[in-house]
Amino acid sequence: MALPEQRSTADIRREPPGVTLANPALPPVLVAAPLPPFTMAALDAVATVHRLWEGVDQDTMAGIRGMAASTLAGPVGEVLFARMPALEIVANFGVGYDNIDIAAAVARGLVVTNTAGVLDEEVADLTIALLLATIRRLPAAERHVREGHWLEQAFPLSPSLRGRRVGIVGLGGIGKAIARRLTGFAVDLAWHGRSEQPGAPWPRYPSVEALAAACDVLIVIVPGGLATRHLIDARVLAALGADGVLINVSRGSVVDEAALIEALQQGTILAAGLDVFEHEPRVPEALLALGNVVVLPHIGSASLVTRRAMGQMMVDNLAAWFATGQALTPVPETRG
Ligand code: NAP
Ligand code: 8YV
Repeated sequence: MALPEQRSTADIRREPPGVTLANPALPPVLVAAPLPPFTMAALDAVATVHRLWEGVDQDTMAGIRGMAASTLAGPVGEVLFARMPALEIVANFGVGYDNIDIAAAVARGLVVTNTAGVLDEEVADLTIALLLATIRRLPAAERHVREGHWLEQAFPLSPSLRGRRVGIVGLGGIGKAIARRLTGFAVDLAWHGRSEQPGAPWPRYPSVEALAAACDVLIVIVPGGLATRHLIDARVLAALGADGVLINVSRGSVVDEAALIEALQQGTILAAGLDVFEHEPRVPEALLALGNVVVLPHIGSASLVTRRAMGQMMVDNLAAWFATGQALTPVPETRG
């Protein structure tokens, strides 16, 4: 039996509708999909919470003033907004908000908030772990011990991070936290982004392809959405080259997954470490069949402490909005 803190969102979804200790005086907020129990409890303290997955009638939807969204639910856009004419704010549980149709939100004059800043260090830690796990083949090495093969032979020598040049695509909050860590790893760094980042001491390349050609590790940490769809395509992978390692912790949509599978199969690149997938949680069999890829289930920010901080920031945004008419961390498109 899971402790209350350890209940997954799937556990919560399976539970029968609970007795909600709702205070009708609090602003009505719709939650799109189950969030961690501590976040649901924090929300209950500031809002009258309505759970979409339990069914919410149209009369109630018409009065909803706030919404808690997340990538754990489906995309949020005009179809849902149209049912909530009183909606004022959409608070996202996550820094990336490509799950929200931002143009539709702007058209309706909604404020959209994210959890910028509170997860940078956690996601950067995970990125470094994934990078080392991929290059030094740690999952395979662990299986080697567990399956008793060490008794028969030593684990094969692995590729190395030594002597590599690492390129970061997207030097934002998380990209910078990754770069800070990598300065302690004695590797050369370079990056690509559309605009200059004041104070960034590493060379900036004018395109992803130019960066890939100059590096043998590419770490991708840009926002998802149409603007970055398949930014990492067959040409970029070819430029990265046969000794190249791709690490994707951004969104599955940013990498052309079919092109990546082909590049890994053909030896166009050496290996890939992936925390995100184009159609997650579905991961193509062809990818899973490969020995030169490390796959994780989108866990960049998934520690108890960081998910708690993300949930609290989401709740604080809703509470601040209802108390003062100002959100704490509105996304750039909806900043007044
Ligand atoms: P951020 O601070 O907004 O930084 C994003 C960076 O990407 C910016 O520096 C931006 O700079 C750059 N960028 C945007 N479009 C680009 C493009 N087309 N080409 C090159 N660079 C581009 O965001 P963040 O907090 O670092 O988060 C980045 C993303 O990571 C999120 O949006 C989310 O999708 C993903 N994420 C994943 C996990 C996980 O669990 N795996 C956790 C958190 C976040 P310019 O605008 O100047 O180009
Ligand atoms: C979360 C993320 O897994 O913040 C993001 O953009 O991808 C992750 O931190 C996700 O948002 C949970 O809903």
